Amino acid sequence: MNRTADTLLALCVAAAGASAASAAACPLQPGDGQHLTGDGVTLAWQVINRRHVPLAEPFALLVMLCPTQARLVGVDATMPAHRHGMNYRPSLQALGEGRWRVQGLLWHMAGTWSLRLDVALDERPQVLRQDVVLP
Ligand SMILES: [Cu+2]
Repeated sequence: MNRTADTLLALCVAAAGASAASAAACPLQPGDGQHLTGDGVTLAWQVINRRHVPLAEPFALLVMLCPTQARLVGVDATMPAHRHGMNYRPSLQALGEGRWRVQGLLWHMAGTWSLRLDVALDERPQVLRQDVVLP
């Protein structure tokens, strides 16, 4: 699934089986973007202080998780067609209430990036991915 950077703002990756109860406790709003099905966790992310992921400049993400006890344990990005990743390792900061700040991302070339978000719910790990086209 490819998306243009124009749709980056508040794209969501969602997981299946999210109960009505966990949805009610979720900080995500309908306007946060598209939700996909997964496995009990809903995730939305957006670029902080920018409308899009920039080319060859550092950027940060705000990640929102539902249910809020889910943890963000890793973020990475690769260009599968080129068989390389980023030259930087981002850092994660818990902001509370299911919100996380991810700093130190840098996508150094245009093309399709695969954003990988590693999440744990009740110590059960899962991987959510979002393809993003950087024009
Ligand atoms: Cu590349």
